[in-house]
Amino acid sequence: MADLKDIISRFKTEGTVAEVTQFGSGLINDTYKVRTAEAECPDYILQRINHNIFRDVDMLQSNIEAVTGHIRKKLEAAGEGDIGRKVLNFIPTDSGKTYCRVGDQWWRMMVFIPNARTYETVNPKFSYFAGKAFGNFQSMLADLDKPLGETIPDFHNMEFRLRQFHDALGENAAGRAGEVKYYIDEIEKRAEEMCKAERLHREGLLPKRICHCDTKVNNMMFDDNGDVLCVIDLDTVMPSYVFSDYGDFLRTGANTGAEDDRNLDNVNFDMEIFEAFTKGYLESARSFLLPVETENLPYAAALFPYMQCVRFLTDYLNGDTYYKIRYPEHNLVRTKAQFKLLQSVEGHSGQMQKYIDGIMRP
Ligand code: GN1
Ligand code: MG
Repeated sequence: MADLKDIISRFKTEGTVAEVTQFGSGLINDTYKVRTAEAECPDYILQRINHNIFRDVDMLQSNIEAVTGHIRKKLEAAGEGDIGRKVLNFIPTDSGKTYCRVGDQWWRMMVFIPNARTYETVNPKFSYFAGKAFGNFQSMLADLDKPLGETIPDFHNMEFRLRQFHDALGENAAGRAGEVKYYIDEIEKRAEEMCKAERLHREGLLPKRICHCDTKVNNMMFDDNGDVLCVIDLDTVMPSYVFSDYGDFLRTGANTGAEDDRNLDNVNFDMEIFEAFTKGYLESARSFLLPVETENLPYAAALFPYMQCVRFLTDYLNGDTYYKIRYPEHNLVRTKAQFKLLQSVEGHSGQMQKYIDGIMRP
């Protein structure tokens, strides 16, 4: 591990480093909190970018700079106060870049947002605010004129994820394919239906917009009142279908259990959270959404547990090369929990459709 203090010294931070501690629960990057000794200096977040996954760090940071710069301008124009807590603020290095390379590792720093926290679970009131926040995020970025790159090509392309799954099955690198036959069959049964978004896009009916693409509930900062301050973890901000942000929030926020719950009885789709989030999301996004987008929101709610189930099982078949795991069968446990969630979502599809129709009716 590189010397963290040496890395921090390359960025134009204020104050002296008092303490560096591990921070957060992300599955991809390594994150640290840097506490400074002086009360008047901010604390910071230091992050090692997972370069195996984000191959083009230049593109990654240039996307993030474009997005945060655009949002900052909008907030200023709207006369918002407390902007330092409403959009991430990256610290430049001496050469003016927002990242630096040390050996074969890539690092960046941002100001730590004080008096704010993330949650692994949310109540309906917080979900409503979260829905509004993600709808707002998409709508603020709707007029960003700088084209963004795909930091992970085909990130939420279901056809691509299924190809990776089939490759993993064919290779059977970890010799695990035999034990997961039930899940393989369940995935195959739904494959065609789940690739609907790609078909609609090819037919020219479904646009790509700038989305966050990792709207896990813990990627949002709330203040003490439950108001959303800002959306964090911007690595995957890129053009995608609005389904990405809508579906991935519900996958985490409306799950009554954990993403990797061993007890499947804990895992169900919470309709109260669904309703609150959908109400908030449609309030801030309905002005730009097309009918094909709103009509397919229940599909989006199913697509993301399905996609995550496919991605976790693919990683299990490959011998756990992508996600951080805490024990050998962790990716299988995650697969099972996501599949249980999918079944619960499927059981609610009629009810979801009715609720959305009710809101959209003039
Ligand atoms: C990863 O970085 P983190 O933990 O917020 C993953 C998401 C998955 C999620 C599953 C770049 O997100 O796509 O949905 O884990 N991010 C990447 O928990 O693959
Ligand atoms: Mg995260």
